[in-house]
This record gives sequence, structure tokens and C-alpha cells, in this order.
Amino acid sequence: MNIATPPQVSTNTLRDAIVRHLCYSFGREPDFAGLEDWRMALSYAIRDHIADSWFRAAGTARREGAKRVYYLSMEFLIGRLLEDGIVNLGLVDQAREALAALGQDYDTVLADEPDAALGNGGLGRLAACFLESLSTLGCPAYGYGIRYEHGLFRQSFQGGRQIEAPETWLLQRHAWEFERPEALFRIGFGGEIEETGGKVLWHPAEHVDAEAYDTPIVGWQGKWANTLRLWSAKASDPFDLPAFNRGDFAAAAQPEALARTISRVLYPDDTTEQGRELRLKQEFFLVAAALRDILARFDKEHSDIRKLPEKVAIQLNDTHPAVAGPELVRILHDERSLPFEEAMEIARGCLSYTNHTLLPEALESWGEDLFGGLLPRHLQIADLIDNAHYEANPSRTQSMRADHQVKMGQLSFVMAHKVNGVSALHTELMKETVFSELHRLHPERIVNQTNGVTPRRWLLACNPRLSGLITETIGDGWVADLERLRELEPAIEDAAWRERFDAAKRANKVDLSNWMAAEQGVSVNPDAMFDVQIKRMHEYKRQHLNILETIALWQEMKDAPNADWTPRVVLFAGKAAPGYAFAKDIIRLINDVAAVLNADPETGDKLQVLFLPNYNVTLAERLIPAADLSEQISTAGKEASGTGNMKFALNGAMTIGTLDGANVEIREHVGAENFFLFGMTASDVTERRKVESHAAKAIEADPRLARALQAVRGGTFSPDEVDRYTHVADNIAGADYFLVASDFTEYWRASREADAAFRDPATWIRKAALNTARSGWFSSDRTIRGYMQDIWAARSYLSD
Ligand code: CBF
Repeated sequence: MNIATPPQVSTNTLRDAIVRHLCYSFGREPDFAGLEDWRMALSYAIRDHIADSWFRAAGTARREGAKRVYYLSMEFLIGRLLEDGIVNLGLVDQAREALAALGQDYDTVLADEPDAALGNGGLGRLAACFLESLSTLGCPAYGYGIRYEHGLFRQSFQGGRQIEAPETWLLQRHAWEFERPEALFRIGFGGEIEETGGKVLWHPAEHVDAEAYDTPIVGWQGKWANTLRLWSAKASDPFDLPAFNRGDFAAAAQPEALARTISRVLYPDDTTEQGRELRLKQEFFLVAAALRDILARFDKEHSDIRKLPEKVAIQLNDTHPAVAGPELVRILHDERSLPFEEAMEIARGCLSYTNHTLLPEALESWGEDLFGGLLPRHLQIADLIDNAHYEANPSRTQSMRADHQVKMGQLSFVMAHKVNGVSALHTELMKETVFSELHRLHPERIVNQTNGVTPRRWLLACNPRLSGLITETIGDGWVADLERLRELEPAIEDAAWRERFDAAKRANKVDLSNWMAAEQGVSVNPDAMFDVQIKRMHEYKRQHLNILETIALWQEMKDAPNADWTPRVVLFAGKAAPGYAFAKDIIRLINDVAAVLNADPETGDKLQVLFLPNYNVTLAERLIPAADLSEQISTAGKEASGTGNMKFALNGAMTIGTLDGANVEIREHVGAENFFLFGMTASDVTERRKVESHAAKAIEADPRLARALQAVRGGTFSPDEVDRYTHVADNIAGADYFLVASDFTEYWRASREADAAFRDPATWIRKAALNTARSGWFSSDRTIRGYMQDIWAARSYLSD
């Protein structure tokens, strides 16, 4: 049993450690050190303490022969790690003072760290929150992913248009990883299958090496640290010497360059066949390396492979690592000689799968030619799994092998002992739609685990003013037990306390305004309502609904400029997939609208719009504490959960939202009266789509909507190219699959309710504070406990 206490580190000890690392790890005398040197030296000084808890945790897990949880994910959106480490070790004051003693500013040094964007959105950030909670709870775990050289692209705007540039986080020095050249696995692709003497052997045609890089992830108070192990691709035969000696230097370097392609970029463009093949290669690369590693660890500690499910829980984060099913069966059957049925049972005992979306285009499926070409034995095994599964069931409407495809959602379902959705609504929809037939066959398999967020990063660290007030009011027990925020409720009834809550929010808004003035050159009014929509750009998330409503508001303001309007600053941030033209057009439209509205002398002081470029974890940490209104306006049934919605509520923003994903549960927790609800439910959406010309009818019924759309169509925001947005207006007025028009009127109504509530500060602050007090259930600690109990049968190794 691990009875750890947080490290007791004085300012002087930390200062000396910083100087020692500066001199002896980086060869720099303090007088000649630059910002990056200071950041690295501080990181190493902090990392030493993290490593202590990491060694202790690993030792405990080994000694106890603990069951390990393995979280396989193509994305880990970890962001910056230095502040996380400092906060979790309880060393904020010491670090600040130690740097000050050395003539350095704490915030400046922390801001030098690159934001590791090894993910795309919610699913990747969730994986990062989960790792931190697994450590906080003392559950032995590994995250397995890919060490992409280039994470999600860097976004900028030119003439309002999104421009993508490669993300280069590894060009700056990275303090956290340990290279593990000894943890190297050879991964095969393609080739032939040989059947001899009742055995099947796979002879891959091509090989690439996977090398591990480990990053320790420390939990609250440094009591435990788990490992994020990222794989980097290297050539198995790095250098073609004969080619080099012939003078063909390009050919000599080719094996290395080709191999490295696998871990070069997150989400290669998969509109080409080569791009799709690379993506499947990445997925298999991750899975094969992780399984080899897992089995090597198991073999060191245990001798009977049949015990695998007792010691190993493997979570598939979405379908991306789904090929783990066939690969584990292949290893157990072909390499370890277990009967096929038994290999399947053991694999299923280890594997579980989280579904993060029901959008058909996001549920991966691979053509059998591509799949079989790259993984010939796995295609055979997929067929065997499919046959075995459906032997008793003649209907195959949801088979994983149909239309010459391998369907990864169905494959994951069949190979998992538990399948979970990420919010109550989403889980029910999984049962009713994509997995209905499989659910009928295995009614016990689908369970719900509503997402959560780590309160260490998403309240304690990112919002020191509010978290300071909370700790002063109820003590610091909430950090590890977030439901204790409920103890704030009596204080919320005290006007003086509410004023302090409001002062914290206002100071955050002033900070954000100053930052936006410095970085974007736009001054905004910190007393206006900060209305924020930050997330990936997607039609189902309906950023276009938000901007249409903003246009309609502007038009009404111009009709009556002297009326008592609630001033608003409408903030957007988010990246569009490079190949998603419509989403990119929405970005441009928002930027064009911003240019017109912000320059309007009649309304510019009441309504401003700003699209902040390059949305990432760090920007979210800056925006969320300053938000008044959180926009969660997806078409009902489309957002599996959302996690931004939880972060906003926790930081005292009110939600305007639909009954979608975790919004439903947020509203139940914070109270219907503290949430601006609008729009159709998931079943209304299905019905509405059946109504002929539903969009045209909605537009006809709402002159505001008609006028806003006319402005978009008529070039009000694109005078240099009048028909630039005709197709956007046509889309909304036409098929309108995401029901922007049909939800507009209700959205407008809810938005005006928000305006009215904001004009009454006493009421607003109370409601906002109740959002904080009642969001404790949305801690990822609660979610992870749910997985440990209902899915992994894993336990904590901390004493309390
Ligand atoms: O479950 C985490 C998040 O995953 C997504 O981002 C995804 O990638 N499918 C969903 O869209 C979110 O709703 C969900 O919160």
C-alpha cells in the first residue's frame, strides 16, 4: 500500500534545484540564461519530484502484481504540463518565489511552454483529464498514444479565411518525456499468410520500429503518477549504405523518411487512398506496439496467459484502436497457441470500448482491400470473429462485415465486454440506433459513463481567483472531492460573498480584455456579457446559428439604437478540418460579420464579435474563467456529451443550450432555472426532418430570421463579393439538415432571456454561482471511479 504525502519543498530548495539544473542539465550560467532555459530548469526541478512519486507508484504496482488499466487513444490533448505539475504538487507559492528570487517572472516562464496539441478536440482532451484522474485516484494505468511530430495544425486568418500551418511543438525543448530506447517493438504490415501444420503464420512485407517515450502524469498532491507512453516510428533498417555509397543519398535516407511518416502528423488528410492507408497504419502501429508492451509487462509478472483479463484492462478510446481486437486474438491464437474461441474470450475479457459519436461519417470503416492489403491476417480474423458472433443469429443488419467493409464500431462492440456511451442521452441513443441489434443480442453490454473534467486544471489552476474564494469559504477538500462545492450554497445567499464571486469573474474578464487588446488589437468592454462558443467547427455544433442570431440582434439594435440593450461580446474560437469547406466558410463568415459589426459606430459599443485564432487548451484556460454565457447549441442528438459545457458551468458561466449530450445532465444538476434552455429534443429533430420544406416554413414564420439570412445572402458582410455566402444561406433555407432555421426562433427567445437576466446582476451572479456549486458531479474523478467499478474491475492503491 502506498502511503504517500505531498513533497515538502521550501522555496530555497526549489531555487537551488532550478539553478542546479540550469547549470548542470543545460550548461547555462544564470547570467546568460534565456527564457527557455529558465522554463526548462524549473520544469526539471518540478519533474524530479514527479519522478519520485512515479517510481513509488510503479514500485507499488509491481510489488502488488496490480491490475493495470491501459487507455489506448490516438489523441492525448495534454496542453502545457508545467503548471499542472506545480499545482498538483502544491508548489505554486514556492515556484513563484523561487523564480522571483532569481529575477524571473513566474507567469512569463510558464507561458513559454509550447501547448502540446496531440489531439483534435473533446475525445483527446478527455483522455488527458482521465490520465490525471487515474493518477489522482491511485489507479495503476498507462495511456498509449502516438508521439506525433506535428500535432493539430496551427490556425491563423488571412482575409478572414482559415490558414493552416504545421504545428511544431517539438522544435522547442520539451521537458517532460523520457526516451526509452529499450522499449522498442518491430511492427509489420502487408505481406503473406502461410498455413502449415494447422498453424497460421503472418509474414509481413514491411517493418517499422516503435520506440517509446514516457511522460509521467502526476495526480493531486503528488501521491501517485502514471505513465503516458507515446510511440515514435523509426526505420527498422535506418540507412541504406550501398545506396549511399553509390552516391544516391536520397535513396539511402528513404527508409528512415518513410518509416517516420507514421508518427509525423495527427490526422493525415484521408481524402486520398494514400492518406487512408497511412491512417490505418498509424492505428495498427499504436495498437501493435501497445499490445506487445502490455504482454511483456504481464509476462514479467505472471505465467498463465489465461489470467490476462484479471490483470489487464484495455480501453479503446473510440474506434481508432479497434484493430486491437483482431491483433490480440491473433497473438493469443497464432503466436501463443490458444484455441480460437478461448483467444476470443480472453481478448474480450480485457477489452472495452467507448463510443464518442453516432455521426455516421465518424464511425470508421475500412474497405476490405485496403484493410486486407495492410493486415491480411487481421482481415481473416475479423471474418472469423464475425462468423462466431453471428452463428446463433441469422440477421446481420448491423454486421461488422458488410458491403466489402470492415466496420470498426461493430467490431469494437463484438470484441468488448463493455461498451460505453459518454452521457445518459448518448448511451440511450446508442442502444436505439447504431448498436440496436447488437444491444438486443447483448443487453448487458452497453453502460453509461458520463464524461467529466479534472478540477485541478479546469478550476484550481485556470481560475485562481475563483478557486481561492472557494477554498477560503469551504476549505480545500473540494479539489479531490468536487461534489463538496455544494457546501458553497449557504454562502451564495450572502450578498457580500456574491460580490466577491462577481469581482473574481470581472477581474478574469478584465485580464481577458487586456490580453485581447494586446494580441488581437481589439478593445472590448469588460462589463458586457461575454458570450463564448469555443469548440471544433462543425455544422452540428451550429456556430452558424449563433452568428445568424448575432446578425439579427445587430439589425434590431440598428432599428432602435437607443433602446436598453444588454451589451455583448460574442467570442468564437475553433478549428475547421482542412478538408471541411463549409465549416471553413462559417469561420470566414464570422470574421466578415465581426469586421462589419465592430466598425459600426451605432452599435459597436453594444455588440462586438471576435473570432480568436488557434484554439487550443491554453486558450480555453484563458477564456473559460472569463465567460458569462456558454454556448452549447448543437442539434439535439448530435453532440455525444461535450466537456467544454462542464468546464464553463464549473467556472460560473450560465449555459444557453439544447437538450443534447451532457447538457441534459448539467441542467438537472444546476437546476432548470439556472440554465437557458431552447430548441428541439432529439426525437423532435427526427420528426421535424420529415416535414416537407421545414426550413422554408421556419423562415416564413420568423421575419427576424428571414432578414438575417437576407443580409448574409445579399452581401452585407461581403460587399467585395456579394454572393460569397449565397450557398450558406441556401443551405440553411434548403435541406438544413442540422435544423438551424427550425431552432432559430426559440434560440432568439432564450438569448433575450439571458440578456434580461444579465441586466439584473444580483440574480445573475446567484445563478452563476449556483452553477459552480452544483457542477461537482462533472469531475473526471467521478467518471474514472465509474469506469474502475463498472468496466475495468480495477482498484486504487492509495490508502485513502
Ligand atoms: O467524449 C468526449 C467527446 O468526444 C467527441 O469530441 C468526439 O470526438 N466524438 C464528442 O463530439 C463530444 O461530444 C464528447 O464530449
